[in-house]
Amino acid sequence: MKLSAEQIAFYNENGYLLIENFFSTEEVAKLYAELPNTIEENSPRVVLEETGAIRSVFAPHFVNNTYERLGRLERLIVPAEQLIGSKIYLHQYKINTKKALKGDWWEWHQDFPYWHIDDAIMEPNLVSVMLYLQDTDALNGALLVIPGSHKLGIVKFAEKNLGEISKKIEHNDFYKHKEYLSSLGADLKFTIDHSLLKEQAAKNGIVAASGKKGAVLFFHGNIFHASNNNLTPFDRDAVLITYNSINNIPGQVQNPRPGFLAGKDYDPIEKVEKIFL
Ligand code: 6CS
Ligand code: FE
Repeated sequence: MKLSAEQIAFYNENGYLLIENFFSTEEVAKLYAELPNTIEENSPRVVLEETGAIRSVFAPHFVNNTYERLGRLERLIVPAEQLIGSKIYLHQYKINTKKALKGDWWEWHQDFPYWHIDDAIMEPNLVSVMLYLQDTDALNGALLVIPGSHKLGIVKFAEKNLGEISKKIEHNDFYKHKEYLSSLGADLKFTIDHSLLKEQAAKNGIVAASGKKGAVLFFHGNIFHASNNNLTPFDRDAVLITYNSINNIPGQVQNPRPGFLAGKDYDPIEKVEKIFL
């Protein structure tokens, strides 16, 4: 489904675009029913919270046909290509499960610094698409965004003691591939300088991207965003797919991240019309 000129203008100005009823409740129910089939015990693809709950399931398309087709769905690819302005490939795919009473926060951060520094992607010409598998609001951990903050490029990071972060990770055997956890866990290495955050929030406000199940949120790689932990008894499962321009593929990087974190297939996506055959 093509975005209108107004929708594209809203995205370019604000750095995000929320569209309700993008998927039907039947489609969402079928996707949700497939979720358990994307999880493998002790897989590096599955990141756990310190509470032991699942935080993220990366690369569900590696193991599940339904999610593989969702990642190539024309209804998502067409708008993503409009926002990026070229043919696209899939850079990252995950299901962020923010479980009832256990789902932890995501601190205020930008995504692009991780893809620029960890994956050597040069330009912020990536769009993330977030599909809500449950009704999502500020109470159960909706994404919080600061409109317009995507225009600032990569901003100053908050002061963090990276040694402290890695020590904390070492003591928690809740994830095998510890070396990636400072990019994936609840204690991120690249977060936003607090005085800059305050300035932007005071200027443009903070929007909670609330939406019913089936809603889709498109958001820019540089937008300031965060989400609270989930203190409600209602899960907040969401599918996140990040698409990158085929003209912006990663350069050389010292320790390339594995394919489940940084996609290695740079061919233009071959779209499919339907998720379910
Ligand atoms: O490292 C990454 O690729 C991931 N990290 C964060 C904080 N957000 C983007 C991405 O999922
Ligand atoms: Fe993020």
